[in-house]
Amino acid sequence: MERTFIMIKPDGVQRNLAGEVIKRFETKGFTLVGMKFMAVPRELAEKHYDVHKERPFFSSLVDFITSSPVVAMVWEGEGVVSGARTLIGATNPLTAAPGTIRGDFGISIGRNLIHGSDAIETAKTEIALWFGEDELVSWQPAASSWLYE
Ligand code: DAT
Ligand code: MG
Repeated sequence: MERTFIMIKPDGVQRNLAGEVIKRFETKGFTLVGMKFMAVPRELAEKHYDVHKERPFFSSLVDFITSSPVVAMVWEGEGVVSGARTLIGATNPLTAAPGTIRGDFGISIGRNLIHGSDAIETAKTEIALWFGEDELVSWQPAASSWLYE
């Protein structure tokens, strides 16, 4: 079953939106397989955003992610990588569609509340970066047969 890495960023935690975000993933039908509340070491933030290291916003992005705790999660489900990106919305919250997490709760691109892996391969890399195998729980939700045909 497909898995993706999701992180509620410092602004989402500080604005008390963690429960709201988790609720959206739960009610969609995705399955939580790992979660931890944590301060992000600078080295981890730099590795996570390595693809953006040449961009002008890189150091402020790393400053932001390490500024206050985050909720790191792994969610599972059919098509969860792109499905999560749909729930999250466009990178710029100002233009993200209403009904998406960023569209409903944000304004500024540098305070866009949540991260979601952008592809299946990226998800594998990010999950391995943020979680040990022993921190992930494989389980069978009782509602599966009511969510999947
Ligand atoms: P996404 O988080 O939607 O995958 P991304 O991978 O292009 O977006 O960028 C990673 C994060 O970097 C993004 O969530 C917010 C920040 N960011 C992206 N573009 C930016 C910009 N032009 N100015 C400031 N921050 C930016
Ligand atoms: Mg990205």
